[in-house]
Amino acid sequence: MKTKLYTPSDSTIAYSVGTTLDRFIKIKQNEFSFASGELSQILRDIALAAKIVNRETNRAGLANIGGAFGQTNVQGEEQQKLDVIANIRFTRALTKGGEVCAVVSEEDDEVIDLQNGSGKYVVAIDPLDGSSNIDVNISIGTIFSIYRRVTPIGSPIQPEDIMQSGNQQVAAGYVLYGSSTMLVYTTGHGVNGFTYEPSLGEFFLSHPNMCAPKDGDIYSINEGTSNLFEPGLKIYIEKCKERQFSARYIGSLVADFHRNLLKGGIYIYPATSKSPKGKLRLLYEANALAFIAEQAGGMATDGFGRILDIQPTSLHQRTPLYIGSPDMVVEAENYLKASQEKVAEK
Ligand code: FDP
Repeated sequence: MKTKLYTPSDSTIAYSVGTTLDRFIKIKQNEFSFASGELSQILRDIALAAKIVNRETNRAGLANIGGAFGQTNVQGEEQQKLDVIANIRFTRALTKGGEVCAVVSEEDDEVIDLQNGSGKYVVAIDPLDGSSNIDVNISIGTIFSIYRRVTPIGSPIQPEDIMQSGNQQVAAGYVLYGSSTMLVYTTGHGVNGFTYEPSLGEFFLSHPNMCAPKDGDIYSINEGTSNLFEPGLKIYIEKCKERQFSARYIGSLVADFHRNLLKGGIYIYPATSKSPKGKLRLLYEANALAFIAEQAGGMATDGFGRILDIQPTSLHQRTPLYIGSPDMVVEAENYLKASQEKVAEK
C-alpha cells in the first residue's frame, strides 16, 4: 500500500481553527507536578460549566433568570438567580468529574463535601463575580483556585485541606463573560487565555503566554468611598491624577483585572475606615487572581504584603487587594507604608 506523509497546509479554503482548550490541556499535562490527568479533568469540568453559565448569562434577559433569587448569601449580599444557577453548575460539574473532594464557594457558608472518596483536589470558587452587574448587561466572571488536599485521600475533609495559603495553589483561573467569553488559567507555568467560539462550542487559544505590562496608566478603584481611604492611598490616587492616568472601574473584578492585565494598570479594593479588611474574599477571589498576576509578571498585595503568603483563618475571610502592573503596585504600597510609618512615629 502506498502512503504519503501528512504535511499541515495553510489552506485558505479550510483554514486551521487553532488550538482548543482541551488539546492545549493535553499537550501541557506533563508540566503539572502530578501529571496523572486529574487536574486536566478538573480544568475540563470547569470549562464545561463555564460554557453552560455563558449560555445562561446570554439568555438572562429572555429566560426569567435575571434578578434576585430572594435570599442572601453568607456575606449578607442578595443572591441573584444567576449566582445560584452558576453555583449549581460548577458544583455539579466538579462532583461528576470525580477528582474534587470539596468545594468552597462564595454562595455557601460551609465547605461542600462532594463525597468523592478518591478526590485529591479542593476547589475554591466564586461562581459568578460582579453579580450586581448581571441585570444591566455588564461583564461578569467566574474565579477559581485549585489545591491538592493535604490529608489522606478518602478520609474526612479537614480544615488544613481548605485553609491553605495561596502559594499552595496548583492551578487558578477565571472566566470572563464579556463582549466575548474568555477562560484564562495558570498551572504555575505562565498564563494562557482562550476565547469561546460559540458556533463550535469550544474555547480556542487566543492569548498565549499573557504578560502583565511592568508599568501602566490605568487605575481602577471605587473612588466613591475615597473619604474613608488611608492617607497613603489618597496620596497615591492624587499622583495618578497628576499624571493624568485613566480612571477605569467596571465594578466587576474579573473584567477590571483582565483589562489591566492586558493594558497595564492597577486594580485596588482597599481597606477603609469602615471596612478594615476591604471587601474581596481571600480564598476564592484574591488568591486566584494573585497567582495569575504573578505568573504573568504582575504583583498582588494587600497593601503591605504578598497576597499569596496570607495564611487563611476563616472560610470567607476578606482582604484588601492591590493587583496589577508591578511598578504601580510597588508605588502604591510605598505610599501606604510611608504614611503608616508617620502615624507610628507620632
Ligand atoms: P459584586 O459585589 O457585584 O459581586 O466581588 C465583589 C465585587 O462585585 C467585585 O466583582 C467588584 O469589583 C466589587 O465587588 C465592586 O464593589 P463596589 O461596588 O464596592 O465597588
